[in-house]
Amino acid sequence: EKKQIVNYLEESKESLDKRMEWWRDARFGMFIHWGVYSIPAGTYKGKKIENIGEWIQFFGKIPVEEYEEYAKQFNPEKFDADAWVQLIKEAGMKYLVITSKHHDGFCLWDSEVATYDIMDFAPYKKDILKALSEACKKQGIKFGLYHSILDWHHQDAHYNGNLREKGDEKVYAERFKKYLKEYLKPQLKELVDNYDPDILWFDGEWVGEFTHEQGKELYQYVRTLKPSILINNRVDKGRQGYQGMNKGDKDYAGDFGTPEQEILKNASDLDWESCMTMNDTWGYKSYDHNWKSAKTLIHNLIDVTSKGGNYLLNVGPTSEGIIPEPSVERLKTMGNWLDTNGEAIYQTERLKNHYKQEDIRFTKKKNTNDYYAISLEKPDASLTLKYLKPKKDSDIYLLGHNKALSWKYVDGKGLVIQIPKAVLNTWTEKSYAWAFHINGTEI
Ligand code: H79
Repeated sequence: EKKQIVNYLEESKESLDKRMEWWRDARFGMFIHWGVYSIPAGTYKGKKIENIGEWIQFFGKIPVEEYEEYAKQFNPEKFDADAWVQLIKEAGMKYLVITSKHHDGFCLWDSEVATYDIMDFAPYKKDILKALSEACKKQGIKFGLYHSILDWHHQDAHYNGNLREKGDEKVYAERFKKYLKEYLKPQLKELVDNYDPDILWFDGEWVGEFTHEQGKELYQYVRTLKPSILINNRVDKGRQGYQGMNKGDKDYAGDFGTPEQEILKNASDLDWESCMTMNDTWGYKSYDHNWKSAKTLIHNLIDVTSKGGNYLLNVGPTSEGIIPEPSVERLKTMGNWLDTNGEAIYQTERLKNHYKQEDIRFTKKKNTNDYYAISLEKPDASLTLKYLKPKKDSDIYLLGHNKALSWKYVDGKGLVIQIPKAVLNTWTEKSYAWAFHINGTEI
């Protein structure tokens, strides 16, 4: 019997909505950049190498054979998959995306087509992806894989930047084709078959050898392996730099846009996810202490949500397998805020007309008339909202407080909510943001 061939590049809105549902509801996930670069941790030959830590091979101009010596030492004995996933849950995150392979080419699982992996090359000899995928299944966290299309280690994936010798572009293109067919695609099949990922998060698609045609083909290939999987837009060539959304000139493959280290300027109807670091590196750097405050991180999550996006927040574990304490502390603070205010974040959608008013961000519980006005700063005793009109005689609550607040609606001015002094006085530096629940309509 012939297998039916489905063109996954032409999908109905209904099918896409169904496939994206869990991800849209989730809003908040953890990115994990972990690999061999956590050993040099930003320092090469006694010199601090500038820029992001997982790029040390490139920016430090480290020869491949020398970088391999780090791989031979990769032995994260303190790695505890269950504890990491426990932390994800405590942070209020709903999914995880971890680097199965970053640009350096080192693989965190036992790849059949590679020897440059955790089993064959490193002393650790335990399958990191297996442990994490199982911990995620067990604890109800969705599991995603970041897989780099460019590869500084593979002889045929020949964009090696300043590590590469100049040569014939046509020869490189042919070799890259071979790499896609004989290495990258078999790896993706291994990953989907063995770890059942919910997301494939590609990167490094910007190398010259990789084409739009190959991107579409790769998307089709991965969806054929697992039709329900979600794939970011870096599977193809549409991304417009760090802003992350696709150009409008072609039908680019990919399910969501990927702003990097920034948040979209405005709300969007398209699916998107901002990936961001807590300090200034993705992969661990021992001397990067430039941590964003918990307040900034919480405000980012709220801002992203109000604009209809997801927030993929990064941690860079050490070579021992420890998530740095400043990250843990911030994640727990975020989880704590979400325990009270998650109602205004999860399963919400953006408002049709306005995502904000000054220091206030709006969200709406999907398929309901429940709106949330989230104040990023301490409000005044009287809070005026221009764009929400409550249902007659309905109650307005501040999440975490169980007393209804008095309000009136003034035509031409808006909704005026009174916040009693006793309530206002409970605002502290560690409130971070207050969410008001309003049942009504949007203006
Ligand atoms: O995985 C993280 C980063 O390692 C990866 N994406 C996130 C999620 C990434 N960051 N930046 N880039 C990929 C592209 C970097 C491009 C540049 Fe360059 C590096 C610009 C300047 C240095 C190489 C050399 C490309 C242009 C010149």
